Amino acid sequence: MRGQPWLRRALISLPLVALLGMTLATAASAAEGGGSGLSPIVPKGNSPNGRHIYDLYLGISIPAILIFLLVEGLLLTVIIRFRRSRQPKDYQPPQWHGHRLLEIGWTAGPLLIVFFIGLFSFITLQRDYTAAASDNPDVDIHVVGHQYGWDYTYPEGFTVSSEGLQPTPLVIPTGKLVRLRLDSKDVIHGFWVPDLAGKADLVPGYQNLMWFKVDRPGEWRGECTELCGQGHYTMQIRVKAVSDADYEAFKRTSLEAKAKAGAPSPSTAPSPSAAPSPSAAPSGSPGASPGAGASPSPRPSGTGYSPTGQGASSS
Ligand SMILES: [Cu+2]
Repeated sequence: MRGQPWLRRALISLPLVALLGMTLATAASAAEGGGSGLSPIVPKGNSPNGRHIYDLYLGISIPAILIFLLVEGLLLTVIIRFRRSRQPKDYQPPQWHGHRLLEIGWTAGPLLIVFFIGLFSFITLQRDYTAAASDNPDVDIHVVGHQYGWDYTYPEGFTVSSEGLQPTPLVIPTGKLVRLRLDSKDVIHGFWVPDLAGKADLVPGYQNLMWFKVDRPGEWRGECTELCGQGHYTMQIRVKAVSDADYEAFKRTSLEAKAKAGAPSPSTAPSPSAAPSPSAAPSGSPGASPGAGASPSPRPSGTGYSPTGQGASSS
């Protein structure tokens, strides 16, 4: 290798090129997902609990990046400045084995860092996921996951069902504490809308709680985040925050639709979405959904894939 300085230079610059590539990929991915609410990298958080996760993420990431740069900088300095070809033959660097102060330092330092990461994470978890979800919510929605879709039952007694790649939105009012009680009919599912809040699992036989409080009208995307079967990828989520007046109108039309249907059927379609109706299959019976069988395509009929799905309906 001694006779090939270009090779050595290439090897030394490899980590820098990799770092640059990772940074660019991260930025591109954040920009791409940023509009749809499906960016898992630094989702901003439009609900206080989501914002606290964002703050925690920055509070951990920024010191971690600084430490990374410090360590890599020192490492590269040592590798380049004290390289073997610059040292006399049979050179031995100073030996530090058993240096008490150094060893205490590099044990206590990382321990403190990990302790503070754990402490801040625990405080955030206690504040946002244990306490607030059990407070008196303004709106209390029962969310039931099944293979492959969601049923949202509102306090007024109507249910909105969502299945397929063009999901029917979970409509919520702005400025109100919305609690979600999460249940599952079959296997474990995960409810995650990155731009609103952290994720929570839907576990059969055990009720989990989560909540949103969204200040402004808008629409955000999410997905089931537990690999729950062949049609897992079709378990898309849309959350639509609307003004008080629009929320009242939504409730009225949903109740009217339920009354028209005659029976308390869980497949009452709400008005605000209703675009290419996600598969008319009755929700509820896990056997009726795609998957389980040998069919290679679990895609519900009539729904073309659209990563954002926002062009479908905007009323
Ligand atoms: Cu699922």
